[in-house]
Amino acid sequence: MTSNVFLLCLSLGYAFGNPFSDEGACDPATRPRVIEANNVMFWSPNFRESNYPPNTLCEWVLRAPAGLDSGVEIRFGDFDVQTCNNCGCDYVEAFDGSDDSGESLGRKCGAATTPFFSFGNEVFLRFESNDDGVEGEGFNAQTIHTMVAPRECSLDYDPLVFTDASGVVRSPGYPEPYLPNLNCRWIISTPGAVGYKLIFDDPFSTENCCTCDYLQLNRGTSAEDTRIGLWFGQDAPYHVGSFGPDLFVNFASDSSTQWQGFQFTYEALYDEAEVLEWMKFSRRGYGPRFIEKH
Ligand SMILES: [Ca+2]
Ligand SMILES: [Ca+2]
Repeated sequence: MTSNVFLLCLSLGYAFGNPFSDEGACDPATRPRVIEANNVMFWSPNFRESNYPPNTLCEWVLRAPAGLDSGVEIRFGDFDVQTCNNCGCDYVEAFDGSDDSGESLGRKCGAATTPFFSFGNEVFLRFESNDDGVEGEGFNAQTIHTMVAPRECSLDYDPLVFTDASGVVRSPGYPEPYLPNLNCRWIISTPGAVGYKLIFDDPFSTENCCTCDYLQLNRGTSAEDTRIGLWFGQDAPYHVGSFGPDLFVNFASDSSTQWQGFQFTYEALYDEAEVLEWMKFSRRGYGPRFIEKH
């Protein structure tokens, strides 16, 4: 009877998402283990019982729902993995994406509890131990769904180039508040286009300070090209016409307050007369988006 009650409690614990459920354990027979839920613990073999064994290979894919700048943080609790030069003996390594073909997010050993942050909604994580007879206590970690800034919002990466005839450009997480310290750069460059029309959604909102958070458009491929405009606060552009084959879009935020940001739909134009018409709209502020709004 007692054992039946115990089993019942155990199964209820599993059913209600016990963070130490078997879902996160290293299972060498299932590689990778895919964990899609939020706040799930996972750990190296024998964690809190003894050292991890030699010659072990564990792999996980930690996945957040696909969507607006959805990301994953891997937060470590305890971490004790054999220390070697360049973590060449036993290690934990994370890769961007769902397998090890993505960019490495870092390899760690020793007592390194710094978290990993994904670029997208998936991280591939590998724990491997060798056969040199030196092991550690291992690690436990938690997968946490979060919002991440896409690469094009870091000056360490190139701008994201849109080549489709139409598309959507928005601040990360829109309409949720954007992150601090962004410098996002996009280039719209549709083959054959002579210009673009842009229609902005509601809301448009940034911190009301032109050197803090702003959206800038330039006719060309960089911030050094002719500036079409710079917008901040609640002063929405509504619609913009841009002449030329390329359009540079720059959104920047500083470390202080964050607002909802912006979103616009662009459409490539192939007729110069149409481009000129849209440029009139953006100068006079009476285009269709403005009329709908007022
Ligand atoms: Ca070892
Ligand atoms: Ca700000």
